[in-house]
Amino acid sequence: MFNIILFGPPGSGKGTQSQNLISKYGLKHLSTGDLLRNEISRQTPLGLEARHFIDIGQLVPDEVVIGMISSALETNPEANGFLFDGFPRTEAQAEALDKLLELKKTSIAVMLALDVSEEELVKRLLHRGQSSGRSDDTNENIIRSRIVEYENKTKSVADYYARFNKVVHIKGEGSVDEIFETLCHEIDKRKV
Ligand code: B4P
Repeated sequence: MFNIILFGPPGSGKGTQSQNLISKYGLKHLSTGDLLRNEISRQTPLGLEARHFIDIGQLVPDEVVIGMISSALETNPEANGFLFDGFPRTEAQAEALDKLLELKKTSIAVMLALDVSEEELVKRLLHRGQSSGRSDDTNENIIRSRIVEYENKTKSVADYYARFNKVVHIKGEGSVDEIFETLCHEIDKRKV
């Protein structure tokens, strides 16, 4: 099993690159953002709770997202590996993920961290907000709050994996194809 974390601030290209990576490597895509939006659109109790946090640019509580990932891992026993997109976003989530993977006798092979400047992030997200219908992409103040959440709670998750020598930083500015090529190069170096 080969498991990857695609990491980076909101708007860094995680969702965009995930689509290309899962088709090339046959991995199961687990995006907590997509899972939460699915709960919101079905108006489940979990979705109603998550919506409140997403709409103000805050992270959803750890126990909610850890529970979602745990059941997603259980419902995909046949997967060759997972691509985690937007998860883990806190150290508590990272520790929980390690434990869940250990139960499956596997672990994270690499964290690929996309580096993008704040001004570029805001520009991309406002642009996506014109067509995505995502309420968290339309207001610049909310976008900036998401970036502050990232700086305060998420950025240090890379230090957690750096302790195990598993982090690779990648320039997330440039064309989608160029960035994809760099990501593949790093994966291929590690994949047997
Ligand atoms: P996510 O769905 O993960 O959303 P995101 O980080 O904003 O987007 P992503 O990074 O995937 O977007 P992409 O760059 O691909 O999270 C949404 C919310 O859910 C969070 O704010 C939080 O509240 C909650 N949440 C999710 N996971 C959670 C967790 N684990 N714990 C707690 N809360 C959680 O795309 C952005 C735009 O850039 C697109 O328009 C794209 O076309 C464009 N783009 C991409 N690459 C580009 C490039 N190279 N050049 C130019 N534009 C590019």
